[in-house]
Amino acid sequence: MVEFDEAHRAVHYPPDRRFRVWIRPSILAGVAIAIAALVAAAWIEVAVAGMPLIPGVPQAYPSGFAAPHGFPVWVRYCHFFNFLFVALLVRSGLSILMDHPRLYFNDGCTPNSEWLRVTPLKVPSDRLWTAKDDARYISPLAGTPGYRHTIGIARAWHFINVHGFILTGVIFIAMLFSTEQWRRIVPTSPTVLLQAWNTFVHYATFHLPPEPNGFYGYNALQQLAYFSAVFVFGPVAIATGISMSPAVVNRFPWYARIFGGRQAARSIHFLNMLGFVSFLVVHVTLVVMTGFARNMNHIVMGTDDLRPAGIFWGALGIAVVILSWVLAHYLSWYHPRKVQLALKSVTYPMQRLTLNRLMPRQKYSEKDVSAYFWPNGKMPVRDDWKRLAENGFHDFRLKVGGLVDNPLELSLADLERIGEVEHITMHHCIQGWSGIAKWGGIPMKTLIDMARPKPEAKVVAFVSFGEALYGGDYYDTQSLENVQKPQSLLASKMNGEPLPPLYGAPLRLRVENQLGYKMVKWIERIEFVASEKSLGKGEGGKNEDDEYFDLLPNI
Ligand SMILES: Nc1nc2c(c(=O)[nH]1)N[C@H]1C(S)=C(S)[C@@H](COP(=O)(O)O)O[C@H]1N2
Ligand SMILES: [Mo]
Repeated sequence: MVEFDEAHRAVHYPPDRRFRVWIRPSILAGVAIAIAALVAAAWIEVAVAGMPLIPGVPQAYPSGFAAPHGFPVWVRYCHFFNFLFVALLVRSGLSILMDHPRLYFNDGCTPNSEWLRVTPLKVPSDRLWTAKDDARYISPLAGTPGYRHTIGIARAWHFINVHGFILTGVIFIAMLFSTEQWRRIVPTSPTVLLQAWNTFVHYATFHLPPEPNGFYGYNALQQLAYFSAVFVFGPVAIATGISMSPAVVNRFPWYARIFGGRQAARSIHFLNMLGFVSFLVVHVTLVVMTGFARNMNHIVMGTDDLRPAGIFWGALGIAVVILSWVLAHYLSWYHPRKVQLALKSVTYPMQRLTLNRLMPRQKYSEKDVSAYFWPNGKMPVRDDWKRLAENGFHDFRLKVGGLVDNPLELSLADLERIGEVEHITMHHCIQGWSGIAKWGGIPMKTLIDMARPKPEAKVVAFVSFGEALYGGDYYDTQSLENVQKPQSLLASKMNGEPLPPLYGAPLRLRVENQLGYKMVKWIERIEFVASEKSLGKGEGGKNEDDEYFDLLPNI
């Protein structure tokens, strides 16, 4: 159970729980004008040319009602499971969003350049403001698990459910095309667009178009909407979701550029969700307005009649979905470790097979370097670190020990002599922000070769001078295999300068195929161990121990 002691309360349930949404006025105005223009065009058309005619048999189907009809059992089950998984994806997604409640179209996430803010606060410029400070509270009625800074568990729900969501989608699309059912939702003639416009003109001028019986066919606008739900919203969510993976984007930087950059992809991921939820609202409204009992029998029972069974079993289905939210809430707060381990059992083997094999290969140029780089973590307060900082870390000695044949003690000058390299890379924080910087230091592979790990050493632990969120030394681990991948650095320079205190002086880790919390700042010592189980609470790092983050965050 998450203990709600004072420290947790301060993080999860802060006094400032205001919910505010701010949208860049130019964007708001643009969207409002676009919608108003469409509606105005509809009214003008009706005034000038009269209401467009829509025949009783849907024009969307060239062969009329002879096309495939009805709702086979797989359609009905996929419809239910899709609802179940998407609802949990949206709810956990909202909790994830609130951990960095700003959306941008630039990869540096420059404060005040966001187009959407779900926080009343602007980034203060007169004091240190970390990304953790910036996280916002969301009611558990809306988010899973809700409250503030619960992103570890929120991600567990997001990624557990995404497996179900994708599986449902694959089964649905496979069945769609192995039967004739695809003809119901895939437009096959460009005239569908014109017909959809005619239908829109009806709605926009507050008329209900003649309603075909959905058991046999949809009107053209409905066909386009269902087509989008399956073939646009789903794939866009998956494609933009993948573009937020550090393992993918740092191996294939072009992939994020397809969407206009990593933050644009994050924005599109959110807008796509909004689009889907808007569809859902209209969909449900029309299902209720155009013959509720009959429509419910279609999708729940697979029959075309007016009996109450569809409404009854449909309500039960909705109750099951709401129950899943209650259950997710309960598990999140009473058994968070189990939720974390459930995700790990699904994703750890999966990522080892896929994302974790990608080798970072980024080539950003100096002009890509972000003007601003969000800081995170608590600055060290220890006296030994402060004394070292006072004279520029001249007296600092990095201790490399544990299961090695050649323990090391190295000063910053020693490290520089070993030979430094530089990379310009993109940092991905679990919270959602990113930033591009040039990092200089020695490759971890070089250091490891020098230390000569014993055969039983499998894991490298990095211990910080700094405290973790809930107290205790911050530490994190890397598998010996991963930390030797290309572009992994023990960094002592940032953007050509000695590492500034805020960004991790004297040394910090860079492992480019993972999320930011794996990159320990203010490193005091490095220890080789047989397993992460022997350290802390055994989950592989302070965030993994206390915040239920993943051991292997390739996404
Ligand atoms: N010692 C220590 N290292 C840390 C953290 C921390 O809290 N303490 N935060 C991590 C997280 S969550 C991120 S995103 C990066 C942030 O690095 P930056 O401050 O250079 O942006 O540092 C990581 N390293
Ligand atoms: Mo982070």
